[in-house]
Amino acid sequence: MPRIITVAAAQLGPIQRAEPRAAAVGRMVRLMERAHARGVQVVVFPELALTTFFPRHYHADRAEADHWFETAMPSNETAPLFDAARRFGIAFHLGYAERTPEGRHFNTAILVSPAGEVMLKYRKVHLPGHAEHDPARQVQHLEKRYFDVGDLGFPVVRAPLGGVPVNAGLMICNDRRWPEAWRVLGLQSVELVMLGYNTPSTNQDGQGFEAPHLRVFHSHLSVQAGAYQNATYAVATAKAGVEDGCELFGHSIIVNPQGEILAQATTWDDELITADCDLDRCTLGRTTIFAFDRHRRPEAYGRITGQVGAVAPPEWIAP
Ligand code: CDV
Repeated sequence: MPRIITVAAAQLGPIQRAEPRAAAVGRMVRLMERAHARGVQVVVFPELALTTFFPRHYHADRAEADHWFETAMPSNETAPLFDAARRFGIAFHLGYAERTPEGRHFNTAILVSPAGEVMLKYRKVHLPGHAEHDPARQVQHLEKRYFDVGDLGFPVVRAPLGGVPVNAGLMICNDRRWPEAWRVLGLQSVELVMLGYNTPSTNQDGQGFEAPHLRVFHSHLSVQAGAYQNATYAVATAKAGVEDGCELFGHSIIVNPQGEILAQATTWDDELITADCDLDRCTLGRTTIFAFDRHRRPEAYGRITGQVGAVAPPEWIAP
């Protein structure tokens, strides 16, 4: 039986600091309605989809940031999303800030079934930015201040999506730039990677020039390479537009296992892009050029898990 599902990236335009969760959820429900009209079975929303990208705002007292976090999922404010999933028979991916009962804080994503069950949860591993206020930056990026490093690895689950079993995996934003994250998912036979992102159009570090078009290029390059090298579909969904005065570049994409872009967002607004994914198209790559069981050489990869920073190579000395 063919395994073909229709997936959507539900890009969100900006969510300003004062915008309540209920308004963001209302926008997401409207995207779900549009997804239903287009026969979509899985909708992927962005990273931290319920609020503005709050790590750009500094709170001297970390506890003051707690109001950005969810302590229950669903909550009163997010319940309409779960209701819409039930009503339309659509699974969805949601990124949000999670505060656990023990008081830990994570940048989290979940995959929710049409019945409202959480089928898969991931907590962001690669946290970019810094932990202290940086006066040299115009815009802060305080993920290292507000979030703990994810403790769930890079998980994959075989779950029914659109009535067929699919090996689904999750990562979040900056993870897409790390081949290690993709490969850990690939080693679990992932067929559909879902990820959300909030990426500014300019590099705020100010340590050299990275043209805005290269920011989009690097994002697409990472997702396309990750999908190709691990023979998987990927849905990468952005928050886009000018949020709290900071421009996010959008350009959400859906990519096939050949690394080709099947659909791409063209606005900085709430926008739904869709693609049909024949999951059996993952087989070619994983049985030929990326047949991991035949071609991988882990004995040569020790440095990947054995060290963090790069070391200097030995110097060549003329004989
Ligand atoms: N939210 C993110 O993880 N953003 C990073 C930015 C800071 C570069 C990203 O990799 O897109």
